[in-house]
Amino acid sequence: MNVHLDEMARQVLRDNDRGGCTVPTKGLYPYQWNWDSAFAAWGFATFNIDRAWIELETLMSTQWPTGMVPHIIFWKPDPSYFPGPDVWGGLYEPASSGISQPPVVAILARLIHARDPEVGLPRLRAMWPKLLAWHRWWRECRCTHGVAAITHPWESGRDNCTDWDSAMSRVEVADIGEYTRRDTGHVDPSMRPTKEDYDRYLTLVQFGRDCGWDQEEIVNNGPFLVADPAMHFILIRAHRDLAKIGQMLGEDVSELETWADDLVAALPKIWNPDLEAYDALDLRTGEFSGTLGSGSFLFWLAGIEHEQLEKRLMRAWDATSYGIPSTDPEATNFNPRKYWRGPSWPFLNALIALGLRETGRLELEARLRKETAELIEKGGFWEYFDPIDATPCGGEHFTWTAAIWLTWASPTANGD
Ligand code: 2M8
Repeated sequence: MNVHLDEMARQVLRDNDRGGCTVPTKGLYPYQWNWDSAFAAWGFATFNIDRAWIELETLMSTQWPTGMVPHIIFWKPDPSYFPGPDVWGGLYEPASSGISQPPVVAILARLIHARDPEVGLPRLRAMWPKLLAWHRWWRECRCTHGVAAITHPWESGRDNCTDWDSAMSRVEVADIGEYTRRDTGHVDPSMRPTKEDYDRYLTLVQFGRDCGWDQEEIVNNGPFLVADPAMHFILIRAHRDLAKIGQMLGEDVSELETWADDLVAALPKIWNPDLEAYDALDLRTGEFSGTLGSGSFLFWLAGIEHEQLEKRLMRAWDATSYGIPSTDPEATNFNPRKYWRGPSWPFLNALIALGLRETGRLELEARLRKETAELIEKGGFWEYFDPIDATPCGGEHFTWTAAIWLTWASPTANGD
């Protein structure tokens, strides 16, 4: 059964391969997405190491001169997705969106390198200046308030999670005209974000496009600037992993170490004592979101220890049966099937598990792996799942779910 699933997972990656880059799934997401691609590369590394590096190289080749690596790259126009290249008005070729996504490339590139150092070393050497420039962009354009911030919910990758609710409710919808969504034609609309969410997503895109993606203007005057705990933890970890890569290459990594240390020192700013957790902080109003999202679970990945937080997180996890819920089941706005407002996401479970394993929490890691594997064994390679009854949700034949099956969840995988 599992050997069969391994082969099916490889087939998902092959089917979603568009030659040098992989789409998350056909129809719903027909382009290259930033962090999906990094997970795809990790998956390819289990059976085709060269193809794994090509995936990362293709992604990094789309870097803007500013250092930003876009969150969607529109290699070939496809009417099945909205908003497309015209709406975004990205500044460079290939056409792309104007925001980024969590920089997991350095984290996963290190794991891919470890699988075959001889092949990996020259590839990493060539990629190093680009990775460093991207990490510098995060430091200069998103850590202006000391904490890691996002300027659009899509930048977090956890699009409509409850973390952004209060900040989004303050975004005044601009004159964005009529538009037709495509996502709700591919999957059950009740699982997707609402029209009110989309009106605001498009308002934020319009602001960025109208100012020519001027980062100073977006950060100082844009309608949305929120500190994101998940981004904060991912950046700490990614800066440190890139520093390790740099050391291996004989580069000066002192800047990267300072960037990571500064983020660790800034952690008290996003600690919400009422929630007993790290929380999203609206940098315009100074208000916390007040709901626990899956972002806090990434603190292990950043190597942070916090007994009180750990107890709080275990309460949320224990309330479900299949992996980490994207919103606390005790929250009034928890919804087990609606996109980022409750469901369990296998790829995020895999990232959380990396932290659990490395901090020596082997039993928890085994539990998370077992629960995630059950989701895939019961339902297949879906985008995400109901964490209470394992119902498959969102898109099918999904790249990152197949990738983490091969690297971590399958009994034949070893998690590195
Ligand atoms: C989802 O986001 C896109 C926008 O970027 C969408 O809903 O149209 C998110 O789950 C995001 O994290 C993911 O990278 C993307 C593709 O899988 O889909």
